[in-house]
Amino acid sequence: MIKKFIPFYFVGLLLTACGQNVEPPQARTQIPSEHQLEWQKLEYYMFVHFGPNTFTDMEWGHGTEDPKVFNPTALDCSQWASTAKAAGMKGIIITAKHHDGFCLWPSKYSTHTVRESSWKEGQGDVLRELSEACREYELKFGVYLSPWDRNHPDYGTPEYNEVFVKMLGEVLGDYGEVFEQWFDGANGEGPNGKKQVYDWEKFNETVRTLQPQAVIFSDVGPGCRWIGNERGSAGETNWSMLNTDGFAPGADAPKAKVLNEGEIDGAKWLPGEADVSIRPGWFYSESTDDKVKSLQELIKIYHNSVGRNANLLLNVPPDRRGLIHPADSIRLVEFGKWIKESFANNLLAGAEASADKVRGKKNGLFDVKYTIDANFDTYWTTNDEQTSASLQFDLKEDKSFDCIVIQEYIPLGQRVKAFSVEYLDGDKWTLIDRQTTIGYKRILHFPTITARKIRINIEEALPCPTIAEIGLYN
Ligand code: FUL
Repeated sequence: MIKKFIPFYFVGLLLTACGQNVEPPQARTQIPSEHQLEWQKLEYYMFVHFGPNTFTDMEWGHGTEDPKVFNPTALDCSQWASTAKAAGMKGIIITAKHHDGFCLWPSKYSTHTVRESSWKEGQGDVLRELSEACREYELKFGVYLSPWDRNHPDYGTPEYNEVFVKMLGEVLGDYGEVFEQWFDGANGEGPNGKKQVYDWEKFNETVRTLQPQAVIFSDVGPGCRWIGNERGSAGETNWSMLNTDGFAPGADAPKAKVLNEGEIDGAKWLPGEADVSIRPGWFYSESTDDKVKSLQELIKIYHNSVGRNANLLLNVPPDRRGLIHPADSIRLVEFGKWIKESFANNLLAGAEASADKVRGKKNGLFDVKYTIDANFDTYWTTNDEQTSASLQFDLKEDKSFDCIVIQEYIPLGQRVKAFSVEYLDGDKWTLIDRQTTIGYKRILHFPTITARKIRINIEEALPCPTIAEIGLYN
């Protein structure tokens, strides 16, 4: 009862003064659902573009290609899965149907599928093989299904929405658990020259019914949003909230900059996903064998996506044999090793931690030590009215570092609006970096510094900050 009449922070102060338990801060209005939180923790997974385009050297097939062109000679989804695993990825999303309409599974609702191809004399099913390989390698399985269909005779008529829903029923019903449904907003003309009016509500409803845990991707969600470019680069400021009223996937999406940065006052929790290909195109082409991104480029992409509060969807297109080409797999193994080694040794473990403000200080429930306990579920926070604070870490001896990772406790919402990092140089606190948002994860990378003490200043939060984890790495 009391909470109804007295501001929450006041109750907090009162309880602190009495040395009793203090309650956690109130969650913000926009918070992740349980599934969005699980999804965010995946951080990084593989995109696979595969289909007739692989064999015709095209990016957008016309839908008139002979299905017989699809004929991988040595398809091995276990090789994709083991490569993804070695790269440190947590799942694989495959183009079950791209704009050309070709279905990588023997759909009952199309005549342009693996069944009509030469592969395995029409007996094959790529979704079956990949979903099984994912289970074997403990990877999540996800599905890209393009509503734009340049082959289907019903495209451009209301019947096509029914066809698409039935296809969704097949891919979501027959292959086990799906962690993400990827909807491409592209809306071009079909074989009869007409465009389709997509029934997004029905599409989303179908996913929710068949795979309630699946996070639905499109430019505007409803589960996660496109980051606004295909370079794998989130905004330096990146809120996991967005206003979607009046917008739709595709041409009616918000401006790229808005998608890139999210919105501080966004009404929906809609975290960003950054997609990018390891090669210049989305589909395999022999002509790009020598254009696979360098390790340095992939590291930059990682910093600009995972390091800026977005998940990374890295496309790796299998070749005409149905295998990931060595040029890509060697790079991915290097990249996986870089990720593993870069964040293996938190120099803050065992540091002496202090903060100028702690919620219910005597009680210790929200102590600053929880930011270095390698447990996302415990966090440091301040009293409700305190919107700035400083955390200090004494490493007990000089150490060299070039990277700091900060994670907000997002189950209570995204709160930090401005923060800075400093180190003690002699007796002078010196700025390393000043930035805006943190979100689920923020990685700052800088030239190597050797110091014993660092300080993280939360300069502004809405309202009190909640910090789950901090890591310092070399
Ligand atoms: C775009 C498509 O048009 C591209 O071909 C690719 O699939 C990319 C991931 O999404 O909208």
